[in-house]
Amino acid sequence: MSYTNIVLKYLQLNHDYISGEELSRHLNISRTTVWKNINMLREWGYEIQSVTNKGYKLISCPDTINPNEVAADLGTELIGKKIYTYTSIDSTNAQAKREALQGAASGSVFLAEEQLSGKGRLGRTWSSPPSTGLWFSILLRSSLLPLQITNITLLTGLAVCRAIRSYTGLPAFIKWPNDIVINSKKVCGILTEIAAEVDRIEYIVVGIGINVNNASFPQELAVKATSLRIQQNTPISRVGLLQEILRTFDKVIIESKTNSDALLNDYRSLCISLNRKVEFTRNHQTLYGTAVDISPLGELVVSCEDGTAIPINSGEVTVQGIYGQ
Ligand code: BT5
Repeated sequence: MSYTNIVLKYLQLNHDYISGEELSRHLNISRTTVWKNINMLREWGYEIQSVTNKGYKLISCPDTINPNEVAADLGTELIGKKIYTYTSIDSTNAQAKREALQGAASGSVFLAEEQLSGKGRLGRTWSSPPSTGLWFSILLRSSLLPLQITNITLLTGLAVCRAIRSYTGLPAFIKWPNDIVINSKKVCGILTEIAAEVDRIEYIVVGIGINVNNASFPQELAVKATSLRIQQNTPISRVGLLQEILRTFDKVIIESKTNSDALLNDYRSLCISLNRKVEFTRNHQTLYGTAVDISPLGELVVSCEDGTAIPINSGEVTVQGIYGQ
């Protein structure tokens, strides 16, 4: 990570003013280097207040994401070699699929400041107002078998959860299979789409929506949605967080080829659905039980009231105690 990003991260973790001297001591760099990097951040569009005898405070982050800033010192192997950005688009998943048909490379990232028809699962909509969140999709071309598609969603959830935790320090958890929640409210949703032939995956598009700097939500979402800014009480750099996610996702994808057991164990430890009462439907019947495990195939294993253990691989599961349910 460059000094500029290190200074930025430190400013974000501090809700109050921090002196140049403290920054220099803590980051082990000279006062001049601190000052130069604060100026660099200002050039990039970060508003940083400086008050005599108090120090620096991050006031706001830039309104637009600069793809060159994202690509700078990214250091990934598979993800983010090409970053496409759009001011406004229907859906980044739809755009990734269009570009996939035109031959876009595996690992390409499609990011929009605003989505006009952001998609959730099962035809639902995803609210994506301008310049507040990270609304992006990653294209993966792969020889994975269709069975492993659930695992891609799980791996993405794990990567995003880890990245939010390391970048902001917030207690993010995964609600199986694809939501990231903080203090029981949804901060991120993931939509995985796949184009496959009978025996071969053509490509996978992983769509990630994260509420980053939203100050508030429309009334219908306010009970269940939250943003990192609301939780952290300070603006968060979307570029910095995006880089952290791309790096973590890159590592997780590589690790999944050799060490999937360790990743599954980490997923279990971050999965807030486990050991909770859940409700789900099967064959048009509502069933109740306790979520007890995540199987190696990525299924949620539910121990039902009659003692049977049922693996669930898709569909709707209501978890008690999350989103006020
Ligand atoms: C999801 O669906 O959570 C998947 C969302 C994926 C969005 C990304 S953004 C980039 C890419 N391009 C797209 O077009 N989509 C992907 P689901 O589990 O079905 O949740 C949808 C439900 O979450 C909605 O019915 C609302 O109740 C709620 N919701 C909508 N917008 C939200 C937001 N910004 N924050 C929190 N909850 C929201």
